[in-house]
Amino acid sequence: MEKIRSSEITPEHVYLSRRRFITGLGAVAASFMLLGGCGRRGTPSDESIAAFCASARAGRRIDDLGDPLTDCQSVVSYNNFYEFTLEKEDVARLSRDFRTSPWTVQVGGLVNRPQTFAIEDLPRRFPPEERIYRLRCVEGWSMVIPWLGFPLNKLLKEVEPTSRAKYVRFESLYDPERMPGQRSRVFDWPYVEGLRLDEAMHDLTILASGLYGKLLLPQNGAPLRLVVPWKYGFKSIKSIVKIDLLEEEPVSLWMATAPDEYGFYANVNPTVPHPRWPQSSERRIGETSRRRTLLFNGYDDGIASLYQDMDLRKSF
Ligand SMILES: Nc1nc2c(c(=O)[nH]1)N[C@H]1C(S)=C(S)[C@@H](COP(=O)(O)O)O[C@H]1N2
Ligand SMILES: [Mo]
Repeated sequence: MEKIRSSEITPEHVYLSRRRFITGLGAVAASFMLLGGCGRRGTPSDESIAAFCASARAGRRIDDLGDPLTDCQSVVSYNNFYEFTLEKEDVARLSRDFRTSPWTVQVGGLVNRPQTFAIEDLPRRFPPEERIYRLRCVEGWSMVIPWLGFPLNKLLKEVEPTSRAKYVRFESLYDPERMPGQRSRVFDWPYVEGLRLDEAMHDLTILASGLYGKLLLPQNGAPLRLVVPWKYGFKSIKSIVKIDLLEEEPVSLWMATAPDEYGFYANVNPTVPHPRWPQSSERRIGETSRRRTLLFNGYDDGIASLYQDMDLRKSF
């Protein structure tokens, strides 16, 4: 496996939050940081990862632009999942025993038919298909991942949004017992994200339950996570328990944490720098030289028309 050194990665969006994370710590959280931050850094591979990647498979080896898939080891051992830790290379270990069953996803708000879905019923009702997508993290790195998932619009049609529904709000699990990072009060848990209804209904927007032909491991957002490939990775919220249709734009965890840095839209856009670093290029994990970042992460399919009447510099 290619070793990814943190020094190769542009200082992350965690910088500010990491400082807050550390300065605002209580004793419990401090010991968690010591355990989580110092143990076995850089050697995330364990049996579950080895077993997972040994049987990894994908229908194609390249994405729609002809670029190769990111190797399985990197996809399952280099993760952002702050509910566990801010250390990407420790997420896999700290989430290894995370229980994802029983699990339900409650869908409600401005809908005619609110429903609570048991996770085991989803594959039958919404058969997963493979989608090979680029994932571009706002921090400046990217991967190409073969997801298994289904279009979110299929699930939304089942619950029948009312005419007042304009936005979708997603919520991750809140359970500090099982997610040690949530014992820090730096972030206003749970992790929340949102989409405009037309973005949510777009066929590229999926709910993923697997990758590389297998069920998701906890570090990638098991048992169900969102994937919106034309937006920065933080929009692709993991371990979803609740989906609500709303009239007003929801406030995401990142908007609440740093509103000047993370807007609601978060469309990948090389011409709009993050306040603390440029977004014109990225490091594809597994490659040495940087690549140019593409508008909407290289996705067309009518994505631009979603934002026809908007100034993407103001609505970032
Ligand atoms: N609940 C939750 N979802 C999350 C995050 C998180 O910390 N918590 N991190 C986001 C970020 S910043 C990225 S880049 C992607 C990473 O997904 P991956 O680890 O599966 O590659 O998950 C996103 N979804
Ligand atoms: Mo990210």
